[in-house]
Amino acid sequence: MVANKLLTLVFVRKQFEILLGYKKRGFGMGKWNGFGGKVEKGETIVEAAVRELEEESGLIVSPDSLSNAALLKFEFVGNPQILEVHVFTTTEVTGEPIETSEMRPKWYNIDSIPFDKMWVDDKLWFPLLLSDKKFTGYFLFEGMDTILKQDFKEVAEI
Ligand code: 6U4
Ligand code: NA
Ligand code: NA
Repeated sequence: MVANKLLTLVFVRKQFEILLGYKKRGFGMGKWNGFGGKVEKGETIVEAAVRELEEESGLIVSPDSLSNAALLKFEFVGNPQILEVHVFTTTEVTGEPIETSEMRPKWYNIDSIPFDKMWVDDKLWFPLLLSDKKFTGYFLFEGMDTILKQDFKEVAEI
């Protein structure tokens, strides 16, 4: 048994825009995504989400202002460890996004999201995210760009 690897992912919303960051290094380098990272020992998932958002975008969010949006599980062929990504949305942040060593932030209109430069699963579930639906999902990847199996659905509660 290998424990799941816990990760966070935060999307900051305005009415017609969403904040994405261009990942400059590490896992998912070269893709646009929300802000997030690994949950560290001794912190809760929400604490990690708050910390990673600030580290990567400079934005401050109160834990109470994060809404549970999704729980996504990613498996990679040849790797027994499942990535468990806890996805949050928020509309209430303090500050303005700044470029950091990990991410270059940019507001996108919700009608012009750069899906061809994002993780391939994102275009599948973004419609749910953008309409404030909650959902769970499982994706089996082969390499970084191919989904072999997928299963996701709207749920009442995460
Ligand atoms: P370090 O090693 O500390 O610089 P850290 O920021 O802790 O990294 P990182 O950047 O490796 O963690 O976290 C990966 C990020 O990518 C998390 O926010 C989750 C997200 N992610 C991983 N797979 C994804 C996928 N298939 N679709 C997606 N986001 C994914 O939209
Ligand atoms: Na990260
Ligand atoms: Na980290």
